[in-house]
Amino acid sequence: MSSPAHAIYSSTLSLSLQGHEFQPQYGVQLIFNKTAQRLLLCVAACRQNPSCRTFDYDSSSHRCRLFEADLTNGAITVMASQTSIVGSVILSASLYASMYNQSCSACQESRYQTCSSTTNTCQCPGHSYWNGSMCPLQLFANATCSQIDACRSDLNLSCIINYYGGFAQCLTVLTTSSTETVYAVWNTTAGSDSNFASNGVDVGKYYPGEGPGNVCDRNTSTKFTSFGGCNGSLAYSPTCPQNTGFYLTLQRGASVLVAFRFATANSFPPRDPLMITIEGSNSNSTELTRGSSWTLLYNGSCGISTNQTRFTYAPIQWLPQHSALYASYRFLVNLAINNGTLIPTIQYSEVELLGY
Ligand SMILES: [Ca+2]
Repeated sequence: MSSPAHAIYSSTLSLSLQGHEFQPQYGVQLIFNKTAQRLLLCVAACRQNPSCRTFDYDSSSHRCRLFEADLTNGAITVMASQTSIVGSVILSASLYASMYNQSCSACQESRYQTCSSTTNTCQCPGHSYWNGSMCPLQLFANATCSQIDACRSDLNLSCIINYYGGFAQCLTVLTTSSTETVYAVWNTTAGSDSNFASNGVDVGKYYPGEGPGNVCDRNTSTKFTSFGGCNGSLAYSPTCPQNTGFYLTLQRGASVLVAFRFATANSFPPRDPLMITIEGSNSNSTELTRGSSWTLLYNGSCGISTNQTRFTYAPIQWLPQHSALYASYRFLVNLAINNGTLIPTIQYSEVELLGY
């Protein structure tokens, strides 16, 4: 077992009874897996590694494992063998109170806080956050969260706010910037086959330069503009651009869509979408054109309000149920916000898919 160069950090440990091992929730939380001749050497390895919150040691195999996990995202499990034992670093608010936000001399050689090079003050170490009294571990996808920085930011997770204005769940944006291929459709309703829209100014077209690739490019100054059944400049109607939308297959693979938000584009608010459907599918690319390949997941408001400010995101909308994994999602707008006024197109700048 190698010996870290830095000093041994002070900590208090709690040991389980013999016959237990630690089971982290995520494999990435295993940060060290080597052999140690004695339990005390495994204990020392944990003390010397500030990321270690839990370890287990098997005196038969001499396996020493360190985990960046605690009982909030892992479990002590009973083993048939009596040779394994689990140790946990005991944490309490008093360990943190004297150093948080103090100058770095307060946390020198402390395992509980690190010196921030930007503020030169003691802050929570990586993968943890300040909750007002301690530095608990940041949470993984789909965990319930209670403040903005409570989720693993290195995994692009954010604590998303729910309907009621409270923080709710660690989620990520499911699309990967601009690498997804987004297909534009028109004259399409939930459950029906997709009719592909193409570039142009006429029935079944999307405005040149304002195609479906603009929907998930994370840029509210680029938009998707659909004519649907309208023929461009000749005749506006209250309804002709309805039943337009898009579908895409996630580059990251099948994922659970939990919530979404639309963003407005530049031009007239009556052209904003109002009511939408969202469907999910795991069919392959050729089958995706069939309406029967899609499962309806959402039928309701897109979240945009009347005369919403241009280029801004609407409040996040949550799907009523969200547990199924789908590789592809289809969004269709079946009502614009126009309220009877004549419009030539439906337009929006972004649709952000949030999930895990
Ligand atoms: Ca855009």
